[in-house]
Amino acid sequence: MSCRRGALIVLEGVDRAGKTTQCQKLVHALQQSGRAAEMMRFPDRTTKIGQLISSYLEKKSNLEDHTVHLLFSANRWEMVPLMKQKLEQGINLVVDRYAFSGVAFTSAKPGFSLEWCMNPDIGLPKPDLVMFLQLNPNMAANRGEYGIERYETSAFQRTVHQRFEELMQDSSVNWKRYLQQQWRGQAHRCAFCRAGAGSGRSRLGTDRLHLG
Ligand code: FDM
Repeated sequence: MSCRRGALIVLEGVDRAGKTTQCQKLVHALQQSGRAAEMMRFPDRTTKIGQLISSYLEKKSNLEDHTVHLLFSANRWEMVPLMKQKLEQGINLVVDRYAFSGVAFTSAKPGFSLEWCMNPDIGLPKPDLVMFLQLNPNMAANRGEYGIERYETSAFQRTVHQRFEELMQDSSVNWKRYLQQQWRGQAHRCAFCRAGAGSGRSRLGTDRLHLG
C-alpha cells in the first residue's frame, strides 16, 4: 500500500539564530500530532566528507574555498538516497540548513557569484517549505560560544544575511520569514500546514533546485 510522501522542511538563517532548537521543537510537535518526523542537519559531520568539513569549520585544517564549497554540496548529495527513502516512507524531514546556506556562505566570500555557488546543488530534492529565522547578526554575536568556529564574525554574517535576502527573492521557493520575536516557540506551529505535510499535496524532489 502506498503512503503519502513526507514533507521536506528546511530551516535557514545566520549562525546562532536558533535553528537547531526550532528544528527540534518542530519535530516534537509533528510527532505529538501523530505524524512521523525526523531531523537531519547539514553539514552532517558524521560522514567522511562531513569530518573533513568539521575539521575545517573548527579551524583544525584549511581547505581551498571552491573545494570546501563542493564538499558541503557533496555532503548533501551523499544523503539524498536516504532522504528520498524517508520521504517516500511518509516521514516528514526537518532539516537544519540546506543548499541555501551553502550558497549564502560561500557567495559571502570574495570572488564567488551566486550562480557558481548554486550549480553543484542543482537537482537536490526541492524543499516544500524553507523557514528563514531572522536575527540581527549583532544579537547573534552575543549568544553563547559565538566566534569559536570559522565564519562566526559579525561582518561575515552580515554579508551572509544579504546573500540570504537575495535568495529569498526567488518566488519559486516557498520561503517563510520569521523575525526573532515571532519565532520564539511559534515557528513550528504553522510550519506544518504551510508545507502541506501529510496532505499529499507536497512534491518530491523536482529535478532542479530553484535557488535563484
Ligand atoms: N555552512 C553550512 C556552509 O558554509 N556551507 C554549507 O553548505 C552549510 C550547510 O557551516 F557556519 C556553514 C554555516 C555554518 C557552518 O554550522 C555550520 P552549524 O553550527 O553546524 O550549523
